[in-house]
Amino acid sequence: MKNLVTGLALLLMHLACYADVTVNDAWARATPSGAAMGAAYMELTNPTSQPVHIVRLETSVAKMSEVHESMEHNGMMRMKHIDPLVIASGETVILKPGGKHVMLMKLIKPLVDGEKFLLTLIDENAEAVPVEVIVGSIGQMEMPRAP
Ligand SMILES: [Cu+2]
Repeated sequence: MKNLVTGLALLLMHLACYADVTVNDAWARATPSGAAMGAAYMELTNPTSQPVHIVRLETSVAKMSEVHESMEHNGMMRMKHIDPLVIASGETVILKPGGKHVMLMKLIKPLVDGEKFLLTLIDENAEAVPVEVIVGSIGQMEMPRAP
């Protein structure tokens, strides 16, 4: 009986939670009006014993979004599409300016300093991780903090 109760509790817990990724410090830079692209940054932690693959991103602020990595190649900055984004068991992947980032492409509206938007990460099991992204200033280099 005790096992049954434990099993049920685990099942309910599983149903109640989203994909097993914890997201912290999600933020973006404000974009000038008319800009086609923006970027978002965050820290993704996988506390489970299995790797997590983020296969798709969805947001209402951009028609397309992908994970990219900025890298220097022969003195030129280039961006590589990372698909899927793999978060190994027990690891934290940091998306930050100059490194990995979420590229928001074909922006539907400018990102405005002080506003928030929702970005949803979807893993290989079609489980969703909703992320609230806070918009900082245009020159923001790290997570905007309340004064
Ligand atoms: Cu990019």
